Amino acid sequence: MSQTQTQVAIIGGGPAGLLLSQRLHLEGIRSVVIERQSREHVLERIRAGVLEWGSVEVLRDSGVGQRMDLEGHVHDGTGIVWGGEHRLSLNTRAAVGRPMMAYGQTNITEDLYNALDARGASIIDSAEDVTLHGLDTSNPRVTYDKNGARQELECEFVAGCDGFHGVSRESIPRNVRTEYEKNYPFGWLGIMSETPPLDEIIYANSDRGFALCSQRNPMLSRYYIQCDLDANLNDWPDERFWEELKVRFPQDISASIVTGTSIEKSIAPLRSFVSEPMSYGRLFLAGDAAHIVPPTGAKGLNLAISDVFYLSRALACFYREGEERFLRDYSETALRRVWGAARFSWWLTNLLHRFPDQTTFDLRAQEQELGYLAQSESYMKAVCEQYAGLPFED
Ligand code: RFL
Ligand code: PHB
Repeated sequence: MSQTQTQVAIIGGGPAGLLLSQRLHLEGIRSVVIERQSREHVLERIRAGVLEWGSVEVLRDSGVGQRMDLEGHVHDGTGIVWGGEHRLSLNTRAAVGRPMMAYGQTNITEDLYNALDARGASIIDSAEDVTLHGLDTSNPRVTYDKNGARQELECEFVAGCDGFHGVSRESIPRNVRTEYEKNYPFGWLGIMSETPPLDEIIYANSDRGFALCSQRNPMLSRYYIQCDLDANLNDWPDERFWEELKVRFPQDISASIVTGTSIEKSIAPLRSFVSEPMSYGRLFLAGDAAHIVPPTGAKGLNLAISDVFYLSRALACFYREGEERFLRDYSETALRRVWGAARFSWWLTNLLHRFPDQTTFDLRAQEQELGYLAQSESYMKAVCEQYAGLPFED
């Protein structure tokens, strides 16, 4: 078995793992990223698109904001339409002084890989059978197979950034973890098309279910519709998708949607999940490894970024000053923001979707709440404060 040594072993080369490696490097802390998939696979995954301003600032501060500032679309907030005619705007700039940024997760991941490559960072991809050892000791180890040979990485800390299906969370003994979970009885069918998007990101609550018009750049649009959990992509040729998307929006908005051939189409189930605590011994979880939110509200990637902000600060204080307080408090601090976003995403999902068991009472309550949000300045401010993202704690 071949052996290497580092300070922080980072499991997972998605946005959380790559950003952590970048921030640790800026603090003079060595790390190795171990990723299960090939780099091509990681870069092909199409996911998030909307950044909170706090995330924009963390990315800038991490030295990976240049392309985002050139190509990202800064906007004032998001529209919501319902009942085929009513509309409101979650104008976060007006309500809480913070705009939003449309910039794809694919681009962020690419920017991070470029930054890591430029400094010759250690990233091991296509690693198989990744296993964590000695997490409750001060010298944990990670073993994995690479090109058929067993490898061992000795380290001082392990950062579990390996997403919902990773090994890190499962390496915390079952009796130490508490899991909170909610599954929703529908999914999102999403497409990407090389067509100009609408000016605004707009969510729709319609009789036929939720729909969303989003964007990546001036010639790249992202659209979603609520679908059944057992929906099959083969049943959704582009024509059917566009037709269904358009009937869920008021006529004037549908008329502005430019359709075209899709370049990607996928279905994602919706789930809320939080695992507590987010640390165990020398293992610290960040991002989807510890929590999942439904995409309504666009919080998942933003939470991965705030976890990494807290974790990189905690490790920097430990290595710089021998101060363990932030590491000790990491789980509690991160979880306060996680639960804020988990609650908000759950609330917005309930407000905007059609559920199979909804009664006429439930539908009138949804309508009432949207109407109230449209006319109450104080309610609007509270919602915008959460949509724009709660501030990071000192
Ligand atoms: P990721 O991106 O899943 O990366 C984890 C990485 O770990 C690797 N891995 C392993 N590596 C080594 N050993 C193992 N045993 C491993 N197991 C897994 C994986 O291959 C992968 O590369 O998690 P991370 O870094 O925490 O990032 C989280 C975000 O990807 C996620 O929260 C967002 O994409 C969620 N999300 C959105 N978030 C937003 O903030 N704004 C949005 O607009 C938004 N839209 C979305 C979304 C997620 C969606 N889907 C598909 C669920 C829209 C959709 C449709
Ligand atoms: C996206 O652009 O992919 C997106 C936008 C808003 C959401 C979720 C996803 O709430």
